[in-house]
Amino acid sequence: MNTVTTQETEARPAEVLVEHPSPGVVLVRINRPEARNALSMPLRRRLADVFREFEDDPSVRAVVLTGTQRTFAAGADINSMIGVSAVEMYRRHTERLWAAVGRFSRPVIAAVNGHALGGGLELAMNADIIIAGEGVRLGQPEVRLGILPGAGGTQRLLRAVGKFQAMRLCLTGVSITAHEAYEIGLVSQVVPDNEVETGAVAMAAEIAALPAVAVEQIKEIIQLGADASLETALALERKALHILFSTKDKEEGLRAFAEKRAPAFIGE
Ligand code: CO8
Repeated sequence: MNTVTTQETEARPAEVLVEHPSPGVVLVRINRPEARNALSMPLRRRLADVFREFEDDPSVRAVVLTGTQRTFAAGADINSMIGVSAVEMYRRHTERLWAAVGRFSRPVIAAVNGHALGGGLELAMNADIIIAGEGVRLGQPEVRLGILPGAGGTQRLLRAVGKFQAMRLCLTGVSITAHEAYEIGLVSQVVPDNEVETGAVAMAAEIAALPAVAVEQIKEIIQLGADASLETALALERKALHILFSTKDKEEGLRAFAEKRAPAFIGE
């Protein structure tokens, strides 16, 4: 039985804000600054619902996932795990909530300020691109609480930065700077703190204007290919390329280049 109290079952709407900063781009803001954007169960459910709604809306071409100025997210809500049994944790099925973000079909850019710790870093790693402010601290401190990065952290870190950095971060719980994270391949870009959000929106807008089917296919094959053999992944890549040869945007893109004019993509 799920033991989440009635009070905890619904996130206040203001804890997950949706903004529309540019055509085709939605910005999702985690807004629980008083708890450093700790990811309570209601907040995570709301976040998953928002992404599921976007999945049904073709006008959403790219998503920026961000927090507040001081924090992206300080992890799972520690209070929601105190006194909780293994069966209760199992029955929360939080993997379904993360999947709504991780398997979203269009690009997700995490715009990270302040802290991305524990479940906060795990959430950021569900994005496709991570833009971090210079002052950011990232880490998997769960071991210091007697638990472990159980929302994908051990495995996503391993795949992102390799065994030896993943082991160091998970086994010591140390948090690292944005520049260190960049050096080990954990973030895509480091920018001044006050340019994180604008930079992420600009990149999302750029992607949103590109041929939609090509963008989705690229995301899908990079995601699937990471866990497939090279031969299988290369075959997937070829199949995806062949699919693009039936799109109008492919013809437009190639012809526009040949005719030395700007392409007018229609997303088909
Ligand atoms: N959960 C609950 N409350 C939190 C959390 C959190 N993760 N982080 C901060 N808060 C609360 C504090 O308790 C405090 O509340 P109050 O004002 O009522 O005392 C408030 O937020 C402000 O916190 P601080 O005073 O500590 O703020 P600072 O700016 O000084 O420090 C830090 C910010 C560095 C982010 C600090 O708050 C911190 O270290 N937080 C905890 C980080 C952490 O350990 N994260 C890992 C959590 S466990 C986890 O993510 C498990 C994921 C895997 C399991 C998933 C299963 C689904």
